[in-house]
Amino acid sequence: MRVMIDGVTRSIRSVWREGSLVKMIDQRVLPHRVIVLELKTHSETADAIRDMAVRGAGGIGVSAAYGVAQAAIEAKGRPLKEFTTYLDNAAETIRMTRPTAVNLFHSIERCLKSGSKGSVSRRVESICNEADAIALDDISASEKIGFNGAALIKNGSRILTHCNAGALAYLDLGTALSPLRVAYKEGKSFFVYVDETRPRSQGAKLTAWELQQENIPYALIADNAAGYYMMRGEVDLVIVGADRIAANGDTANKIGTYEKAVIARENGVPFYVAAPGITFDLSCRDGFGIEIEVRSPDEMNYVWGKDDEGMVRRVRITAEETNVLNPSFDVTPAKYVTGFITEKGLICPPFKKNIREAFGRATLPDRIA
Ligand code: RUB
Repeated sequence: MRVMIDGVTRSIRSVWREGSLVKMIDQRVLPHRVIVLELKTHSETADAIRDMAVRGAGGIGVSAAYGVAQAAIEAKGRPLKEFTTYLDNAAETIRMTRPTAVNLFHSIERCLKSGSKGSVSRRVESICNEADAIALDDISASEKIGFNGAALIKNGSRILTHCNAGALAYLDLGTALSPLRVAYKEGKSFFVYVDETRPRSQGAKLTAWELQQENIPYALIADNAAGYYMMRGEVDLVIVGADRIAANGDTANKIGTYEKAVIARENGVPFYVAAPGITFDLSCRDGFGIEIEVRSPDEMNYVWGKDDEGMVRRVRITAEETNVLNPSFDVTPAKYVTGFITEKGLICPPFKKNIREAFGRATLPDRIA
C-alpha cells in the first residue's frame, strides 16, 4: 500500500514486525492523519487489537501472531517451564482481545504449535519465523483472491462493498478490495459504492481513502442507501470480506452485511464474499456457532472527525445516558451468498461439499488444520 507519511510517499504494509517491535498504521486516526505506532510488548499489541488501531480479520490475525512472537522474545531468557507459562498467558491475553474473526485464533495456534519443540532459543526462532510466514501466506492469498475475483468485474461494472476489507484489513492487497485493485490494473473501468458502515465508519474513513489512493472511481453512500441503488438496477455485484465462515458457508462479517445480502437477493444482484482459507472455520457447523462481538456504546454515542480548524476530535451525538445496543457483526446465511472468492478460485454451491473439498482438513496446511 502506498501511503504519504510526513510528506514522503512510502510503500508499506498495514502492520509489520521489526525484531521485537510491531509497527502498524493507526487506523483510528485515518484518514486525517497517518501515524505509525511502535508497539514494544505483546500487551501493547493486544491493546492495539482490542482498541482497533489495527482491524480486519487478516490484520488482527497477523498482529496476533506478531504479539505471540513478541511474548516469545520477552521470555527468551527464562527456563523452559517458565517460558511456556509466559507464552501461554500471553496467548490467552491476545485471544481475549476480539472474539469473532477466526484468523486471530488460527494465527495464535499456528505460532504456539511451531514453538512447541526444542530448546527455548529454538522455540523463539520458530515462533518468529511462523509469525512472518503467516504474513507472507496472507500476502500470497490476497494476490490470488485479487486475480480470481477480477474475472467477475467487467468494464462498466458497478460494485457495492461494505466495511473495509482492503489493504488496511488484510495484507497486502486486501480481500474484497483486492479484485478491484487487480481489475483496475488490468485497465477495466468500473465504479464502487462504498457503504459508510456505521457505527465505526470503516467504509467512510478507510475504504473511501484506500480507493482514493488508487484512483479507483467510487462514491461514499449512507448505509441506508444501498437498497435504493440496488432497486434502481444500479448495482451489478456486491463484494464483501468475512471474519469467519462456517462449514456450511454461513458468513460472519461487519454488522449490516446481512441486510445487504438480503436486498441483493431481492434485486437479483450477485453477492460475493472474498476470503482466504484461514477465514473458514470448519469446526463451526453453521453461523449459530460464531461468537458475535458486542462493542462499547461509545462507538454509537460519539463520532471522531476533523473540525474546521483541522483538529481531530471526538464529539457526542446522542443524549447523555442513551440506551445503546452495539453488536459488531452479523451472520449472512449461506443461501444469500453467490460464491466465495478464495485463493483456490471461486467456491460455488453446494457450499458444504465444496468448502470441505477446498479447505477441509486434508487440504489445509498442517499448521492450520
Ligand atoms: C472488519 C470486517 C471486514 C472483515 C474482512 O471488521 O468486518 O469486512 O474483517 O476481513 P472490524 P479481511 O473493522 O470490526 O475489524 O479483509 O481482513 O479478511
